[in-house]
Amino acid sequence: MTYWSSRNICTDTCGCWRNARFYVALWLTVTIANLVCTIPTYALTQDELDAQRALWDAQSATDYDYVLQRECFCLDEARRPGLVQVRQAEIASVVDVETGQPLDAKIYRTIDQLFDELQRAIDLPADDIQTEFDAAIGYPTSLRIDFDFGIADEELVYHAREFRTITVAGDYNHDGMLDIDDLELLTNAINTGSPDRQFDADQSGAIDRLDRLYWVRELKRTWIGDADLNGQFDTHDIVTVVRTGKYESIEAATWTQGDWNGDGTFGSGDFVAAFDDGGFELGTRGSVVAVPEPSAIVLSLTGCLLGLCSRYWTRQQVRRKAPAAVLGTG
Ligand SMILES: [Ca+2]
Ligand SMILES: [Ca+2]
Ligand SMILES: [Ca+2]
Ligand SMILES: [Ca+2]
Repeated sequence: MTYWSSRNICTDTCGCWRNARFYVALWLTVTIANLVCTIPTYALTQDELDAQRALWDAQSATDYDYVLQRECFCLDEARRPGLVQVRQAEIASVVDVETGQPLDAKIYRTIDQLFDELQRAIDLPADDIQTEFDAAIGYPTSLRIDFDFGIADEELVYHAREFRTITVAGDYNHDGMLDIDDLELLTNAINTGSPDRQFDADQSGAIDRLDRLYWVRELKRTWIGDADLNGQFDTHDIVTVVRTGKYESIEAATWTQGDWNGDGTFGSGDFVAAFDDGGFELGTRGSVVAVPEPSAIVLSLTGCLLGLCSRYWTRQQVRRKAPAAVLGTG
């Protein structure tokens, strides 16, 4: 007979030995179980993560949309499928896929941040990391990180889908804007005979000056002559290019220096190109309903240009005479 006294002292030798074996076996079982639970069981290795991240990085995707949904024991708002709009590698907005309502962006991640979570899990190390990746793009379509088997409901689980890149036509440096840098890249591509098809802005099959014209008029939606690319062609643009002093010179000129027809210099052909486009003092291209007769624009622009040149010439004359006047010899 085996029994325990009120002070937990075994008073039967054989029974005590059997109990001792039982508790030793129990202790071993618990210990082994604990050991099993604390040994990380990676389904994802560092090499695998590196390979997938390299594939993702090769996409150079900074502007994209995708749907991300978190799985957790948490409020419903935190588990909504969100259309994550990433611009310049930052979350620009998150909206509910089903309702279109804005969601809390702090709950969501960019794809780079999902990779960061996986790297953090490996570094810790987490007890388990389960992942699936898109075979073509390399982004994680599913990740399940159990940081500690001994803690419930602390797992990090995301499901991602419907990735698509956002490309802005004509944004050759991929900064999300159409600006002078893009136009100069296009100009350089034309001048160097680049085979890069992205510069075939008008999809004609050739990369030439017509692509430059297309970029300005159809992609940037502004006028030939809009030297500062602020959307309007006005006297400020003309003053800007005249001040460069490159008119009719052999010096190379950029768009902002008056080379509007793309021949590399600033000359009368650039004003002809601007006259032909017909946007002088008309506001933005999108706001124009009816374009005035070209002759009126030519007259207006020519008058403006002559006026500017006249004032410029007058100022130069005054400056030349000023020293003589001061000396009393004029
Ligand atoms: Ca750009
Ligand atoms: Ca073309
Ligand atoms: Ca302008
Ligand atoms: Ca030119």
